[in-house]
Amino acid sequence: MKFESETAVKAFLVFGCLLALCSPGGCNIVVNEFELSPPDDTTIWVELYNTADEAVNIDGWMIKIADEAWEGPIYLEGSIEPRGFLAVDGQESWMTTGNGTVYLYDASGAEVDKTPQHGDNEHNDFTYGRQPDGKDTDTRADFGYTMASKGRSNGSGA
Ligand SMILES: [Ca+2]
Ligand SMILES: [Ca+2]
Repeated sequence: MKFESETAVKAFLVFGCLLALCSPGGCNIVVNEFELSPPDDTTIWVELYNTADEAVNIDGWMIKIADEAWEGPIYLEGSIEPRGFLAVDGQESWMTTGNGTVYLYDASGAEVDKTPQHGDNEHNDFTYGRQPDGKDTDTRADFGYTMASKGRSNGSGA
C-alpha cells in the first residue's frame, strides 16, 4: 500500500509540474530567432516571441545560451505584448565555437523552450529563426537559416 500511495503522490506532483509549466502564459513564449554567429565583432542575441493574445510577464525569467565551450545567462524582466517580439543581447565576450543551443526558463526555473542545437560559424547576417513566427513542432524543421530580423517578424520564409 505504501508503494501505491507514493506512486500516487509522484503522479500528482508530475501533474502539478505540468500545470505550473504552462501558467500563467508560460507556454506561449518561444525562442523565435537567435544569432550566435554575428558579423564582425557584434554581440550575439536572442529574440523571443509571444504567440498568445495576452501579454506575458517575464520578470525573473532567464535565457541560457549553451555553446560547446561556455554557457551564458541573460536575465529577463518586464513583459512581452500579445504577438510581440523581444530581442535581448548577450555579452560581448561570448564568442560562439560554432554550435549553440538556446534555453528559456520561467521564474520558477521550469524550462519553457529549448531550441535544437544549430551549428553556425559563418559570422554573417544570417540567423536561425522560426518560420513562420512561433512555429513549434519540436523539430529542427521549425527553424530556417535566413536574413536576420532582430525584434521583428521572421517572415514566412518563402
Ligand atoms: Ca549570423
Ligand atoms: Ca525576428
